[in-house]
Amino acid sequence: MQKKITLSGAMQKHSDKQSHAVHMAAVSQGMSTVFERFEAQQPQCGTCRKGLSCQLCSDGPCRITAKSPLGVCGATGDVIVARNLLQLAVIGTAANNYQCRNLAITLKAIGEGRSPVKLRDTGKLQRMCQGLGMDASLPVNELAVLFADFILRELGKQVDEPMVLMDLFTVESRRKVWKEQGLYASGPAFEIFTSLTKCMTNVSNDPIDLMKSALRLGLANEYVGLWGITVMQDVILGTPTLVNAQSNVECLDRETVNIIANGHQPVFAGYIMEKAAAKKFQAAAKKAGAKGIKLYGSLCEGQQLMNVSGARGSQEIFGGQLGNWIQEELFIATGLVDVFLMDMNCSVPTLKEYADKYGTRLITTDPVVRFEGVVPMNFDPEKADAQAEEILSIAIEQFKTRKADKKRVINAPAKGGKGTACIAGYTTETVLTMFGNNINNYIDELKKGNIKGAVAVAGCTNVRHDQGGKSIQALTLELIKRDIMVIGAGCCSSTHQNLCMSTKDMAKKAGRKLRSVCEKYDVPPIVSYGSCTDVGKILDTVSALAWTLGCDTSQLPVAASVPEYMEQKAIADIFTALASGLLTHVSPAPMISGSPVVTKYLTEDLVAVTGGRLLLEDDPIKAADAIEAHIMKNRKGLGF
Ligand code: XCC
Repeated sequence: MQKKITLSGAMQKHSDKQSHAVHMAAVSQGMSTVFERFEAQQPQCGTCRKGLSCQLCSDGPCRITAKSPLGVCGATGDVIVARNLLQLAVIGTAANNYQCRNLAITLKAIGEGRSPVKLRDTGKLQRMCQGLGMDASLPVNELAVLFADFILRELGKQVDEPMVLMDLFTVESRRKVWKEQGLYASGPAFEIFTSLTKCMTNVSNDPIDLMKSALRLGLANEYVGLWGITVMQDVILGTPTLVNAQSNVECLDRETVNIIANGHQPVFAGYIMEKAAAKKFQAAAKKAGAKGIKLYGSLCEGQQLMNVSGARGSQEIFGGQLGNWIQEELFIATGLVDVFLMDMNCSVPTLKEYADKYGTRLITTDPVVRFEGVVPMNFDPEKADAQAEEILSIAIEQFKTRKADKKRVINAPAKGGKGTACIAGYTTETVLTMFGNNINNYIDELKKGNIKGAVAVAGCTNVRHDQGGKSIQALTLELIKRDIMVIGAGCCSSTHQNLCMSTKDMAKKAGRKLRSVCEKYDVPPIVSYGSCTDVGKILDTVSALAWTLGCDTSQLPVAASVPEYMEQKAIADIFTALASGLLTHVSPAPMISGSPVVTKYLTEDLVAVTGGRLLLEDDPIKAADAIEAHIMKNRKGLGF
């Protein structure tokens, strides 16, 4: 039986006041959020927490203890831990490459003239095609088809033959390491098949071999999946430009028709924004008694919509970025949401209960997202027009119901329609522009020590260890204080935005030297690259630095941090970072503590394999100490 849901004070708080207020209201109305459910799950199983349980075969479940050190089949705790972790990496790699495949299918439909969606950055498409050795002078529509076919081929490659993108877009020293260590990966289909087969009962009985498969997955995650996502999204949606925007639940406006786009695949929502601006829909919204129509971002998808909202001229329609995944139920609990679209993770199962209580219409727009009782409308690039129109019409009807319903529960935040100010739209291109279009300006500041180093603070938020954004906040502040620039992505960026940390004003909280750079180049100390899938772009920037400096990525004064790790795409990304030779801080620790072999391999021995290392540290200050020490060591190595 489910334990009674209670409120237990300090642990159950969002790190920002606005969310906390809606959270308290929802709980008082009988709803639960991730905080209460986390509490209800305590105590959690200590053996499982260490990764020492296996449920693969009918002789299980087996739990490894001092009394029973082997599973029924004979598997050791080390094998079980490694196999469990590899399965997470497989899921994450599959999900990122799934999204990449969807984009390739859409790009191909656009190129073949089968979709009304337009290409917004054809220059990028031409440059990428040229980089791949294609004839970039061909018409862009033909290039779109060629590029999409190339990606689809890479995704589905069945032979153990290196990925073309990994071959072309990495520094030579990296490729040498991967070749020497048996990590020179093939495409995602090949790596996923192989890894999943190794996870089967009694196949790979070597924990290190299983971890090497995870590192190969990390490369397949990046050199088709994330790379493909970031490039094709820029080509279709437009490359981000700097934009002043707003974030958090307070963005929600009582007086407008409100649509939320939640997930990771922003192409359809981008098209809906475009349609919403049309006179026909604006007039229909006004006739229904609304001031207009607004589409809000949620989670990573919102980050991307916000990043392109300036360049697309959709600031009127884009209502703001509402926040991170632990807030998503709260968006609906405001009672102000007419339609909630879901196209990927993270769409939590309880959304249906929230939607029913607070009068929201849920629509799933990708075949992988399913809820009992929710009618799906799978995005089809060929039917984009009709589908977008249908969603807008549903939203307007839903608004009418909202206005007419006198008994409706509204937990509207105090300053409706006005969120926390933030700057968005950073990417390799915009950062370069900030530094006078010359990467050497950035490198000079790095050499002088005005920028001591850079850390990608990316990934989810999480409620374990009283996190809920607090670790992201504490680590980020600690890093910038030490003159280390922070690049945010994913729900970490939402947390930064909600806590007023994505502003130029934050330079005042940075160390003296970093502050001088921020003021000189008019750049904030914390920049957001967008979605968790934009980890691909961060690696792009890292590779560009290594290229320019003529060193390996593992030698750079940089690191990665996932301060509030939550799900499987993060695990795949962690292996991408480790394979790229980066110190990778993760908290809470993945479930590996039951295996001394796996723990030692990832936290110590890996330095001799890829140059990367997993840093497990729950205290953000101690994590900053270790990251700074690593950066200082690498600075010394480069003679900075
Ligand atoms: Fe989900 Fe991306 Fe994680 Fe946020 S960062 S909790 S995956 S939404 Ni991707």
